[in-house]
Amino acid sequence: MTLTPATIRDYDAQAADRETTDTATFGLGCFWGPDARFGAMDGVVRTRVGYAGGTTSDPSYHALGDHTEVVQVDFDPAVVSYRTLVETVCQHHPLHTQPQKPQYQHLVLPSTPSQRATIGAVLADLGETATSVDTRIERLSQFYPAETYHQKYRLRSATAFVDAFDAARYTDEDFRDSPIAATLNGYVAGHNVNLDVELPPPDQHASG
Ligand code: MHO
Repeated sequence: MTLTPATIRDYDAQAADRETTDTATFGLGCFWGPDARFGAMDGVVRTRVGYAGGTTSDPSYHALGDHTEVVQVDFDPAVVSYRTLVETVCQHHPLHTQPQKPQYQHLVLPSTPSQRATIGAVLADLGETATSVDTRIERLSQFYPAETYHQKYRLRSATAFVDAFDAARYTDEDFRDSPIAATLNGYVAGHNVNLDVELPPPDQHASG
């Protein structure tokens, strides 16, 4: 199977729907990178990037206020647990180094008491607590989606793939919310993905 408009539509139609997924939100520096890393993971169904963690209203990339760049992932808990996602965060980001700029701070934003408890358990396994780490752990209040051009940023430079989404008549919103786009965004960034589609080597596409 190769990447065609039909493949795109079929894959997305078969993906877990929003009723069966849970949502996790993390700030891990420039959001392009974690959008790709999480998008590549099995069980991560949809991703989007945006702003959260601050107090100013309606942030945008050029008027961020005190907000932070974050990635939000919808995951299928039957395939990947919130715990695994939090462990991935802890593996790829130092817990004791915090960028000064709020824009790039490391932030874990639980949205339920159960997520909060899981974060505590992961930190305990590392010999840490919510107060021993510099990573901010704060209840998610509001997530503001980022501008279209930041969504699936790496995939946007892979012209042949983007053309296939255009041929499938995907709107900007469809592209942002597309499960196969989340996976391909990870693939283009060089992550291993589990996708039953023949793809050209990612380095033919990787740029930016
Ligand atoms: N301006 C930096 C980071 C962008 S990120 C969305 C760059 O071009 O790499 O903050």
